[in-house]
Order: sequence, then structure tokens, then C-alpha cells
Amino acid sequence: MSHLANDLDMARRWLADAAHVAVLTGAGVSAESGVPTFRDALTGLWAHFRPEELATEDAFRRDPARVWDWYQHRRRMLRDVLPNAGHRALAAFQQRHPGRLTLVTQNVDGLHQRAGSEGVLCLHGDLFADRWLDAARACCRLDAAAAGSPPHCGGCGNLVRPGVVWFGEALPVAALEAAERAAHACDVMLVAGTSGQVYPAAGLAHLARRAGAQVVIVNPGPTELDDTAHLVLAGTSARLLPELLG
Ligand code: BV8
Repeated sequence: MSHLANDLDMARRWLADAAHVAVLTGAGVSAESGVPTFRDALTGLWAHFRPEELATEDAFRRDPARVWDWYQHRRRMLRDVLPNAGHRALAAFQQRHPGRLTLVTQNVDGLHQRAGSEGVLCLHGDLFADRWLDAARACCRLDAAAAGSPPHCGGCGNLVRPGVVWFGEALPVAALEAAERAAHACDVMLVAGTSGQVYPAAGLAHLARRAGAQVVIVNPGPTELDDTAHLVLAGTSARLLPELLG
């Protein structure tokens, strides 16, 4: 039996015995749906930027059109993709075992929700949710924003921005606190498709390990969290998540 098969068996047993499972996902779980990972999303006009350079309020204020167009480009890419077997395995496990799995994601693509997952804790917001850059005034109505890149308030010029969490911005408090509770309480934390470079999201794996959980990584490549894991399963999420959770 191969090393991976042995480890898969072990992880399956841990998951079967776990009263509570927490799952942390990143861009890699959407890769097999045709969504470029965060670092790979920098193609074409944006190829020579580091994500941290585009996904910040400063970058948006410096050049709203460039940053807005990058988000429009990512929204367009997402229109023709579907959740993959990895997304579906997580949703199916939640349906079969209500209340046993808490799904925490760094992804803003909505594919977990489209696969049928409920109560997804979205740490970094939603790519399709618009909001105002500055505090809204009486004249600011999203449904009546003046067209443009980005759209803006015809009354005061306030800019529309994507409802994602940019670098340097706080995460949604309720989602982060619920994710920390889940990491603290879980028997197994599954970390799938993330490089583990972005905080505080990556910190959830450390928190789970410190709280006594088994930490299992699913990723075809090395990650910053490999040392925190009890098991590193080298493979893709669309292949391994159904095998682990099926
Ligand atoms: C904050 C939304 C403070 C926007 C995103 C501690 C230490 C060091 C730095 C920090 C720290 N604490 C805070 C920081 C700063 C910063 C940070 O972490 N910087 C990093 C880069 C060093 N964090 C922040 O700024 C956070 N905010 O700290 O605020 C604060 C507090 C109070 C009040 C005010 C302020 C905010 C971070 C959130 C930023 N927003 N996204 C958008 O989408 O445009 S982050 C974004 O990048 C994603 O959401 C995701 O989180 C991250 C990308 O990482 P991954 O998802 O892992 O993707 P990546 O491409 O890196 O890797 C893909 C992986 O998949 C690879 O491992 C690959 O091998 C694997 N893979 C590929 N194919 C497959 C696969 N896996 C499985 N199957 C496959 N088929």
C-alpha cells in the first residue's frame, strides 16, 4: 500500500471518529473548476503586480480603474465555472452529517455556496458584493450608481468597491470569531488548497493544533503550514476530498 494510501486511510479514520470537523480552504480548491489561484490570477494587464499591490485600499484610491477592472476580470472568469468534486464532497458531507463540519474559506468566489454548502464562514468577503468605498451619504444608492470603472455616486462621487477584505483591512468579526471557535473545538482540521501565507486565516491551523486537533493538509505542493500538520496528503482537492469525506 502506497504511503499516500496509508495516510489517506489514517485521515479517513480520524474524520470518521471526529465529532466535529473544521475545514479551511483556499484558492486551490477552485483550481480544478478553472479558477486561477490567487497568485495565478495575475495574468495579462495585471501580470506584473503582486496581489498585495492590487488588493489594497491604497491601490484602489491610487488607480481605481485598474483595480476595479481586475475585479471585473475575475468576476467574468467566474461566470462560466462550476463547483468541482472537492466543493461537492464538502457540501455532501454537511448534508449527511448536519452540524458536524464547519467550513471556513478564504475564497471570495462563492463556489462552496453554489455546491450547496451552508453556513460557510467567508473570511475574505464576496467578490460579487459591491459596497461604497467611503461611508455612504444620503445620496449614495448602490442600485442607482453612475456607470464607470468603477461605478460611482452621481451626487458625491463616492466610489463603488468590491465587497472583499483587502490587505491591511480587518476581517468580518463574526465570521472570524466563529472560525476561531470551530478551530478550537474541532477534533480534526482539514486544510485544503491554501498556501497558508495569509493571516489571520492561516493562524486557524496553528490554533487547532494547539487545541489538540489532528491537522490534515490536502495540497499538491508544499505549504507554509506543512510543519503544523500531522498528515500532509499530496494531491488535488477534487480527487482527495471525495476519497476523504465520501
Ligand atoms: C489584517 C480577498 C489587520 C481579496 C484576500 C501575520 C504575519 C504576516 C503578515 C500578516 C500577519 N497578520 C496580518 C498580516 C498582513 C496580511 C498578510 O497575511 N500578508 C501576507 C501576504 C504575508 N494580512 C492582512 O492584511 C489581513 N488583514 O491583517 O488586518 C487589521 C486588524 C484590525 C483592524 C485593521 C486591520 C487581510 C488578509 C486578507 C486579504 N484578502 N482576498 C481578493 O480576493 O482580491 S487574501 C487572498 O490571498 C485569498 O483570499 C487568500 O487568502 C490568499 C491567497 O492564498 P491561497 O488561497 O492560499 O492561494 P494561493 O494562490 O496563495 O495558493 C494556492 C494553493 O493551492 C497553493 O498552495 C497550491 O499548491 C494549491 N493548489 C493548487 N491547485 C490545487 C491546490 N490545492 C488543492 N487542489 C488543487 N487542484
